[in-house]
Amino acid sequence: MTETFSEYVDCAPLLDDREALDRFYEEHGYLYLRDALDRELVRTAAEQMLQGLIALGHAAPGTTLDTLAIDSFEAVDEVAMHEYVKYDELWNHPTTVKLWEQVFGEPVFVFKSTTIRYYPTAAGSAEPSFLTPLHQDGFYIGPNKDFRTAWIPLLPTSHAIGGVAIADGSHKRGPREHVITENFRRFGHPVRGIPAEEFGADEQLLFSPMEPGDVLLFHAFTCHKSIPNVSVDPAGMRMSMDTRIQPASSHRGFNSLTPWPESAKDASKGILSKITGTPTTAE
Ligand SMILES: O=C(O)CCC(=O)C(=O)O
Repeated sequence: MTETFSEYVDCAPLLDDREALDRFYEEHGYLYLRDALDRELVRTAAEQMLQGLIALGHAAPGTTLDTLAIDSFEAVDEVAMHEYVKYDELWNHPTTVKLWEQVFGEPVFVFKSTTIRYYPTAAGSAEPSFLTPLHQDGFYIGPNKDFRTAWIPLLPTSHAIGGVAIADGSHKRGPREHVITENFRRFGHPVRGIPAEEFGADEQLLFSPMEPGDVLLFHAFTCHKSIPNVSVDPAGMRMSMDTRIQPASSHRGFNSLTPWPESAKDASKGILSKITGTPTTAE
């Protein structure tokens, strides 16, 4: 059964109105900013991701972003891919930082941990287990919960190509219970998600097609989940990345200070400790 979604509301017109921007964020737990990032910077990150996939042997030399298709996300060495995508240059570019500061209304710190996603179509097969179940990033990341997740597409997304769906206003209920979900796994470990019975029938999931240059920011307690890539005719790649941003003056926890490849190697700390169930001493 295909899920139906309402659309994200474009908050870019509110960027110069501090009060209206904060009111929307407090009410809805997200900000969708259309065409707010420098598209050239986003294109550069997309090209770097492509070059990584070519260099690691998952696409033929000469492949372009228009013709790219890989066989499997899981077959790609995710740690090695981080060498190719210079996301810190995008996240910390002066024009990008200006946008973050407009959003937060104060100086910010961009997390060192970024997740990069290059998902081929899974049309006709079971939902890939590496996708995320309904969850709150604040369950996994802390100790402070004043960060916001920033999610950007590197290529256009659509209902078929998938991306991230968020539950409008769901942050207002605060932290929720997360339980082990066998269908979703990361590094071989089952990942925790919010059980369906904990999610109100009246809670509205939002999803909109996005273009490179758009950004979706959401609250640490906003419930959200992956939407799979089931594109056919044409089958396209879902390429996106996400990090977290917090006020510069806030405490800096493990996930904020640790580049993704490092935390992936140490399952006892940070985000992986929650996934694996191993106690952490880092936060
Ligand atoms: O991009 C996705 O598929 C999921 C994103 C997500 O769960 C997150 O950014 O925390």
